[in-house]
Amino acid sequence: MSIIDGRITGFTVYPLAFSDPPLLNAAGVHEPLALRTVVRLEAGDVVAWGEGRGDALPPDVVPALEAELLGLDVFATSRIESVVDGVLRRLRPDLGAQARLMTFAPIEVAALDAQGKLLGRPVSELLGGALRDRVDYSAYLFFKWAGHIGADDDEWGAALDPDGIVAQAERMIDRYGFRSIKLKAGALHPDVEVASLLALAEAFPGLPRRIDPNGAWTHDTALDVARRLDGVLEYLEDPVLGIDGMSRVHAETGLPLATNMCVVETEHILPAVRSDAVQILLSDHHYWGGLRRTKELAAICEATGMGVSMHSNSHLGISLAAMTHVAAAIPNLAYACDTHYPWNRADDVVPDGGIEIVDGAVTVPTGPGLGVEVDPGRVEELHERFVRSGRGARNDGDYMRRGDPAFTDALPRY
Ligand code: GKR
Ligand code: MG
Repeated sequence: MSIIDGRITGFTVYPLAFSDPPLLNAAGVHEPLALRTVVRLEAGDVVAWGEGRGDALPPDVVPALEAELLGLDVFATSRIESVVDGVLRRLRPDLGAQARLMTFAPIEVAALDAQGKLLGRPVSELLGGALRDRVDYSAYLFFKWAGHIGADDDEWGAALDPDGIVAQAERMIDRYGFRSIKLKAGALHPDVEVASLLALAEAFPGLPRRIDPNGAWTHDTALDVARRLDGVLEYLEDPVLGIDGMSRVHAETGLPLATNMCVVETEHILPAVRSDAVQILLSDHHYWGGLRRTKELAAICEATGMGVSMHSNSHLGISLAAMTHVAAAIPNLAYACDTHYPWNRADDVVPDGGIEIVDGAVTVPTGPGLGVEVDPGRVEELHERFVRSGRGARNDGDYMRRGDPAFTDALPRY
């Protein structure tokens, strides 16, 4: 019996920039370009891909990572993780454990893509097998400007009131068939945001709804919003900041609370469980160290009685494929996952039609690895765009201040 050669023979990191609409949130507004990092691995005769956050791979560590990853076996992801961890501890002692896991995450995804391609098996099978053929996502609605500063209106137009949000939802649901709704809040006065959610409830009575102000509300505002939205929410996401604050809101409202903000590291889990602060943990493999660790996180959620679903940031199709594989393999996933994909798909490195949201869900790819083709020319193009942009990090607050110099991103705001 011959053993498959999985030695890594190539490791390339591409910081990318791609178009993003002016979506409003508690931190400000999305800039014209969103940033992501794509990792390309070569192993045996395959090329594999992973996608991570824009700040996932600090450029100063890439040469050392390349030197130490070349020659490792893509099947040995624990070894790869410890090598990545070691390089970062040596070269970037300022980075904490979570930042090191964020660096490992896209490398792990690329390693799993490579494993799947070498074996002729989909990534979901490397995670224990898909328990569902399709993974549901929610329509992720945002208040937004009509267009970027100094640019024409975009195809979505403005959404700054209940009518605008309902029109956005109609368009998104019409196009992608979503069967659940998430409204990003924390951007406008809570009265407008509550009225928008109520308008969505009226327009789409059968669909579960959530609202997420990213901790922009005070305790009293959160209670008031919870009262006004009584009976129309599936869950309330990060109404206030911090585990203690969430615990108080849950105790006083009884509403299920979800978070991607107050439980973002392993050490947050126990205090959150003890104080019953979080009923649904929004996992994110880009933060939590990859797909296998996300499955482990889901098992912890199960053991501690928390529900589990999935958070997103602006992203491309490699991430959507990875999210879909891991979501398919998590037994206790009981909610539609978040995705920004409709906002960013026009610039995707996975060519049009490579991965689609139909009837609100993505069919779990069955081809080898992640099961999506990546266009290397497109990756180079978006990398050039990143280089030309001179951008380093996301800064929604500074961009908002170009339109509104008095804007402050200090929270809580209302
Ligand atoms: O894209 O503006 C955004 C979101 O607010 C994002 O930054 C959050 O991380 O989607 C996220 C969330 O659920 O909090
Ligand atoms: Mg959130």
